[in-house]
Amino acid sequence: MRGLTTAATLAVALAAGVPAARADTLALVKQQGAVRCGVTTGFAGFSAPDAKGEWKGLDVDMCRAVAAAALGDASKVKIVPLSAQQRFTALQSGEIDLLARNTTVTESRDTSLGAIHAAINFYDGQGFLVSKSLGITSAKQLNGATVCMQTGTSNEQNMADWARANGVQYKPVVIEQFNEVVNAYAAGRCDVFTTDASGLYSTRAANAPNPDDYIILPEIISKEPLGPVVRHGDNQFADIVRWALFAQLEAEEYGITSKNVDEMLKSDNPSIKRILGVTPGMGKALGVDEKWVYNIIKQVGNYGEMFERNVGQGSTLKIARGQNALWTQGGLQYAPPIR
Ligand SMILES: N[C@@H](CCC(=O)N[C@@H](CS)C(=O)NCC(=O)O)C(=O)O
Repeated sequence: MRGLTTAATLAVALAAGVPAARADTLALVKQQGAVRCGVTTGFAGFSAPDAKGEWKGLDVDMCRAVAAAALGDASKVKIVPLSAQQRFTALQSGEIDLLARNTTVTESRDTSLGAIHAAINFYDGQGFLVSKSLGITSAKQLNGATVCMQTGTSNEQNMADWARANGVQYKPVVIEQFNEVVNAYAAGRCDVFTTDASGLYSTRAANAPNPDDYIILPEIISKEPLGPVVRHGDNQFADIVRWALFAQLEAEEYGITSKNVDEMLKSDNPSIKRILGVTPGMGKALGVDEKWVYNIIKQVGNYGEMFERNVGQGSTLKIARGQNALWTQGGLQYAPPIR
């Protein structure tokens, strides 16, 4: 495949009746003029439509960064809302090019589901949301509780493992559609809602009539490294997605922002010159325009800007950087060098 031009590869694949899922995704994206991106059905902070119907969030920005890198235009994204249950089938069948849907990387998903994670855009862990009126302060007090969660998530299995390990008995209420889980919780069909802590912050901020009536318990029972996913074997597209995120992290590390990126084009720093394509080579290596990082930062921002706007202090979620701080600030976000 690598020996052929991308256009020829695509033509051969289409003529042979090979499903889109097996064609070269970068060529397909260029032909479509858009990245088809699988996101949630509406989960504030990560992927949800705003008042004007425009999709916003950390995962939507991941899609936009990939569109900026691959097509030079962050707006060239086609959003495909998916439930947790639908997401991997949509990727495998070629309905989407990229899955950016608060998806936890696990060994089984990375292997037997025909998917491969490209990066981690948010380090998370599973927690519990309860009403203050329940009068509990620890998950260890959940014995006998009814617990709401969503079908097709890592949260189901984590809950079972944690409850067994801690001798906690619970009654699961497992529902496929997110809005139905929220409604079930609001209607009192369960005492607790469990999912990734980010999901709890989001649900409390966006769905609770009075957010102050709810608390998130202190226990975090799992590792939920969330990140964008592409099809297994789709190496070049995986590289573009992975390096789009690394570029946003490197830009933050070097102090390059959406506001100063034009000024930074004049920098004498060899690393900044390479990152922004002033010294060419990095774009060509990836199969995209030399201005790929410039386009990402100008149109989407660096990682810190993207984080604060969507889930941090500039949002209603107010999630602290914590583990998602750069490695230079004691966090886990570390990008290999663009060189
Ligand atoms: N990270 C977990 C959970 C992801 C997940 O689907 N979380 C739910 C609960 S917050 C969600 O995003 N629902 C939104 C939807 O279905 O549209 C996983 O990958 O399985």
